[in-house]
Amino acid sequence: MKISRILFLGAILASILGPWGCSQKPDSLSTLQPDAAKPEKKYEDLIIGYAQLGAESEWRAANTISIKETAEELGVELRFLDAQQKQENQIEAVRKFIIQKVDVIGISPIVETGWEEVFREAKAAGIPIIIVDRRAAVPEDLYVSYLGSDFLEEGRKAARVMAELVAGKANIVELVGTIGSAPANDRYTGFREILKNYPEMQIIDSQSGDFTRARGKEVMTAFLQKYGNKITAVYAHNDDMALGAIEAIEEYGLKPGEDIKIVSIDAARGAFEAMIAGKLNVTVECNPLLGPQFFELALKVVNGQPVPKWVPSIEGIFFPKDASEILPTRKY
Ligand code: GZL
Repeated sequence: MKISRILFLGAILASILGPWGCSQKPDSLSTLQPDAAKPEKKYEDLIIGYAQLGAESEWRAANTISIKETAEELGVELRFLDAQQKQENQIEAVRKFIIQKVDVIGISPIVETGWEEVFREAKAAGIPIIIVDRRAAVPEDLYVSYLGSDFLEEGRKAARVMAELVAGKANIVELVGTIGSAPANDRYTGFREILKNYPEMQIIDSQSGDFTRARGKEVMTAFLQKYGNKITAVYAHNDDMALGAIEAIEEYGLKPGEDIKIVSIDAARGAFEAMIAGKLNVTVECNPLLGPQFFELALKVVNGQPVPKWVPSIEGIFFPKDASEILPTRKY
């Protein structure tokens, strides 16, 4: 089945289910019943299980560092498992944390679907789940809070800046993130929402590069072999795939950032370096430094304090003209 159909079905499912499998509002609060008899826990009392999805990108590496370094700083006992991009490994990790009776489980679900059973097991065991980064399409009673970005808005931002960059006229190839993941589904949808207003901006092909540089290069090479210089723009769902596309474009003999405009998402270090080199035109920020907010939420949850059902990340958009000045200030 064509990628675009899978993504389209995923986006339809996500839109029917709503952002988190229900009509979600950032300001709705969830509260575990506080136990007045128990003394309030401190960070050093916490045992946290974290099921990370993998190490596929600069973004993920920065996200993992943020979780681990923050746990260290706060004195939290962190049990961290890397699922190496396999959902079955993440599910197994959650089950391990349930057996270990950790205080809270944090998870960045690699894809949106397939979580209800194991989340129900955690709920039955009385262990709250905080979803971090990527969303899961589950009923909202199965997790206490979601900490992460508005991926739909990231896709809309990418389309708006691209429209300006190409003066409303482009043949676009799209490098899609991991199939079925919330960022891929929503960045796909958000971009198209805005593109509807620009009839002369056409997506001539769309293929998953799985958020990795190597796959991004492979897919872009195939696009260039198929369409050549008919391609005037690239929309990459993350910087790693954009950097792979830049390599492919140069090997093909064209100038990335000039002959082919490139808009990407994450705002990782590599993107700033590419913008300084004139090879990338825009990067839309997606903040991976979620460690402090995650542990703050976990402590509140354990102490029965109300937490928002969604804690959105704060993010900007970055352009080449500012890249040299900003790069030294970037933590990832
Ligand atoms: C987005 C995150 C995505 C990044 C990619 O929050 O899940 O996964 O955009 C990463 O770089 O692989």
